[in-house]
Amino acid sequence: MNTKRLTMAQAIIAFLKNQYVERDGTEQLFFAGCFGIFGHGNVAGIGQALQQNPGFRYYQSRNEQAMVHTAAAYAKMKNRLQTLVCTTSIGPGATNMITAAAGATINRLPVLLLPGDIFARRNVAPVLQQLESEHSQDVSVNDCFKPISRYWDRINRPDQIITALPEAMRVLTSPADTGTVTLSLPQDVQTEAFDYPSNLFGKRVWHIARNRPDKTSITKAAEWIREAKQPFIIAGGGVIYSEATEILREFVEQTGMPVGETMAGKGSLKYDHPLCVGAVGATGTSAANRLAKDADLIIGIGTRYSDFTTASKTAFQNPDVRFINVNVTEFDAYKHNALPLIGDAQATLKELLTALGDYDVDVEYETAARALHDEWDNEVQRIYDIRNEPLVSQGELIGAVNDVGDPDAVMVCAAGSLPGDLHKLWRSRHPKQYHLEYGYSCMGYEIAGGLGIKMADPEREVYVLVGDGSYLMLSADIVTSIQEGYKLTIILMDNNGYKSIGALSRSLGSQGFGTRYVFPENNHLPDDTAESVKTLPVDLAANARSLGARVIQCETYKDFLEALETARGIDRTTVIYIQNDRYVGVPGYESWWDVPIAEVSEIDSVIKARADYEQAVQKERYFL
Ligand SMILES: Cc1ncc(C[n+]2csc(CCOP(=O)(O)OP(=O)(O)O)c2C)c(N)n1
Ligand SMILES: [Mg+2]
Repeated sequence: MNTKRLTMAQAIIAFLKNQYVERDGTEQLFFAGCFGIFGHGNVAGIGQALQQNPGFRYYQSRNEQAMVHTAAAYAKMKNRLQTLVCTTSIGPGATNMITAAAGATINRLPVLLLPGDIFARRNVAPVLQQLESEHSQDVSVNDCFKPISRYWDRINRPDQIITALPEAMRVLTSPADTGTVTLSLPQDVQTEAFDYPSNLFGKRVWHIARNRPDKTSITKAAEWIREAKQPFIIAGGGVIYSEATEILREFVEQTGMPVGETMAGKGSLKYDHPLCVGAVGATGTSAANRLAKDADLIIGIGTRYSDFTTASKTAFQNPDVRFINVNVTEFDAYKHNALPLIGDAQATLKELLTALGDYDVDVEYETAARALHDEWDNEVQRIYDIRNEPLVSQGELIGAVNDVGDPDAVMVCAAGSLPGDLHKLWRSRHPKQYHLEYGYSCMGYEIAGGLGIKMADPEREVYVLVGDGSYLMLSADIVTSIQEGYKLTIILMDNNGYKSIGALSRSLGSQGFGTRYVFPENNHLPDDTAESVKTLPVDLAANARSLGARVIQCETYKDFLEALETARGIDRTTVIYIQNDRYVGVPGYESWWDVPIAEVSEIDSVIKARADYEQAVQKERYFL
């Protein structure tokens, strides 16, 4: 057997740089490089291996959480056909990745994490940053990655990677199983040499299959559809990852069925398609929510039915509603007692369309859906056209970015009041335009994720929409975007705190307590009932400037439009800073979200809100 003597770390990099994927005959490298922050737990292991493999590009990050967001966003932009590796030291460097690693798994996005780990040799324990246990020497902080990883392994001997790496690849490239893969690499073992079989380092191409569903189930699904009077499609992220948007359009045009979209599925149809009724669920449109409410058949395609999509199980009120779920993942396909079509969205829709023959929904139903689409479009325009003073409203700012921004651009967001507003108001012009991380809705994804998007598709403008809270939490990778020459246009919407949670708190009877960025008064943080507040002397525009970004400060809607134009001509990361109103919000449209309220309280508004809650919760359904 031919062998090559390498350290474990060198062997991992030698393996990773030769992994390819192929779908529909198109082949590409799976790993576009490696992000990392070096510490003693990886600098001489994976760090040294990267040093001697300059072809496998190493990128610095400023925060381990951020770099995993960047990798996940990159993978999302690439429809999961390519991703980035993330290396860290041991201890805090490693655990800093956990938040974003959970986000990647929840969003079903492949990321490969290579955290350093404590010495396998043990004789020098406890090493710096080691969590000790009295009960076992086989425990480290990296065990915290287990529940959030789709595959987790600790490499205690250099030869273990020979079997671990193919497993890691199988999971990363599986449309059904993908998510975070963690290979925990003890610091000493990273540097140990072994005579690896040379074949381990040959080119390997992983075929991404388009699995087809069971034939009998397709026949049955076609029967269910023919029996339905008001079928309604819910398009999830799976439609986009599978590149099924074209076949979905054909499906809709042939059958006349309307389509609502989840956060991950928005953009499955172009916003102006007459049968696209936009966002569905808690942050849904009046059009989609009315159709969902009365539908007797829901066809969920590539959706995991989060509580936002189902409006906490209140969205579907037809007593006879049934579900057909098209999903690569058996787990999701079975949700809501559905008829499961376990398969790739594109392949399954093709087969289902063939099985349906010349089926078409009732003409009245289709006409009603088209009218709802038009009605909703007018509502979006109404909100875009509001000019709020003295501070602008978020709705008009979203409208401005949508109207004036580059139509081929990508818009990215994750947490705060923006996602709900965007889900309703954003007009998606292409399937990759609406990039929302809403599986984990993780504050801090925005800028780091924007970087991953820009790296994945440098030709497109990337608009990062971020609140002041998320910005304060994680904006340091502005530095990386400048270092690597990936321009982002960051729109920083400052409303002095947590507008979203403030509004939620008020709606739950709690007056926005703890959600404003203000000085305490009488040893208490003022809420929204305070007549006057002292705001904090924070200058986020100056902060962005200090990180190297170009900053355009705006006060009015007109300034904002000009700033968007100016930003397009700048080749460096640009922050457009604007303050907006904490209290002017986009309304909800005939929907609900379950956030439980205290059953007993000394505060009248809470008691009242609880009474309303008890009414609303009655609408929650089981689908049995
Ligand atoms: C990491 C993380 N911590 C906490 C939350 C809960 N949370 C959701 S939105 C929000 C406030 C976001 O503030 P900001 O970015 O200013 O947006 P705004 O609500 O003002 O629109 C918080 C704390 C979260 N989603 N993610
Ligand atoms: Mg805010």
